[in-house]
Amino acid sequence: MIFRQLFDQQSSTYTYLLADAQSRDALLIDPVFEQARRDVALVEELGLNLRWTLETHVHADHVTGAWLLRERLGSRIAISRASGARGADRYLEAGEKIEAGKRFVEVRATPGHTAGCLSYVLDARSLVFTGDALLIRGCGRTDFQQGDPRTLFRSVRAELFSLPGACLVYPGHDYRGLTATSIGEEKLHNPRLAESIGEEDFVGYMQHLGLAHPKAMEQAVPANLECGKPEKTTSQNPEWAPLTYTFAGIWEVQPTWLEEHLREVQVVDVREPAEFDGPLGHVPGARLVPLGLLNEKMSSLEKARPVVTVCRSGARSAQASVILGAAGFAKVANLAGGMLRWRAQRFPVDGGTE
Ligand SMILES: N[C@@H](CCC(=O)N[C@@H](CS)C(=O)NCC(=O)O)C(=O)O
Ligand SMILES: [Fe+2]
Repeated sequence: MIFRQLFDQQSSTYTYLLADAQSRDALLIDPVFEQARRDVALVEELGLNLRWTLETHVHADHVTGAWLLRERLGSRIAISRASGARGADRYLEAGEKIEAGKRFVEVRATPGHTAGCLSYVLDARSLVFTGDALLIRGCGRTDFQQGDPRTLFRSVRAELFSLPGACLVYPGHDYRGLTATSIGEEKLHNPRLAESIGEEDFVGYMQHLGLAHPKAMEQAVPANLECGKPEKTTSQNPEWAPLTYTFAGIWEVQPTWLEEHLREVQVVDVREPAEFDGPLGHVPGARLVPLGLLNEKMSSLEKARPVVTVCRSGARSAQASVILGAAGFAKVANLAGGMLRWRAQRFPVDGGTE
């Protein structure tokens, strides 16, 4: 099985990618709107077919990426029937199975943080994705979206603490940087829900959390009730070239495109002078600006014209593209594969040896 835990720093949200290594069919639990581009890149780089995005609940602190991913990858959207959301492809109830190749997750209803919260248990009961029903040494708040501490207490005890003690728990958030826990560990050490704690103690605890509402709540809840459909559908991809976005966060352009558009862009070669004039040669018309001098010399580049950065293999130039992007160059891309790929594909070179 392929399993990745992804993190959104802005909202401290975890997104989980699960895939059957043989069929390459994949599920993505709780994607985040702003991370859709990252998630598409990962799914494509790993050669996966994203079948479903699964929501654990209608989130109050971030907008889901489900709608964007359906547009870009053709995945379908699943969320609980009790969530009240519109626009999904499947409305889940307890006991259903969602399949990805030979693997599946089983749906458990774990309301209490919201009325429609679900947890997803992996086939062999080795992992459970609890959303905000059970967090690491904590749990989701119960003071909005039909939250109810008694309901949450009973959900956790009946639906989650009945799983094997060794079952790993992957939560919807962690605000301290912790990544996972286990059922056994939470039964012993959860300060709100450990087995030694009674329902009345829990209710008292939850009624006095005194938390401010999530900053994004007013925007997030209505958007999530529409499965993350944006108000305006604008293309998020740059339009000056057919760029691809890598999981590492780099915009790349292929050599074929560059060769056909050499006159329209500024090609910036960030290698050292000896390499620029060395055996690999350089792209015709390229300007030499070694990476170490980029900050000093970038004012000589035009911001309005696209910049393509180049180096030997594409690594240093990827860094250069990030530096230029951060300095306000809106149209920047890295030449995928650098001079090595450019030469391997027999594009014209100035200087260099055969
Ligand atoms: N400061 C955060 C608050 C996030 C928040 O309230 N998160 C909910 C989950 S949607 C929660 O239950 N938090 C539990 C806790 O903070 O103990 C924000 O503004 O987004
Ligand atoms: Fe939540």
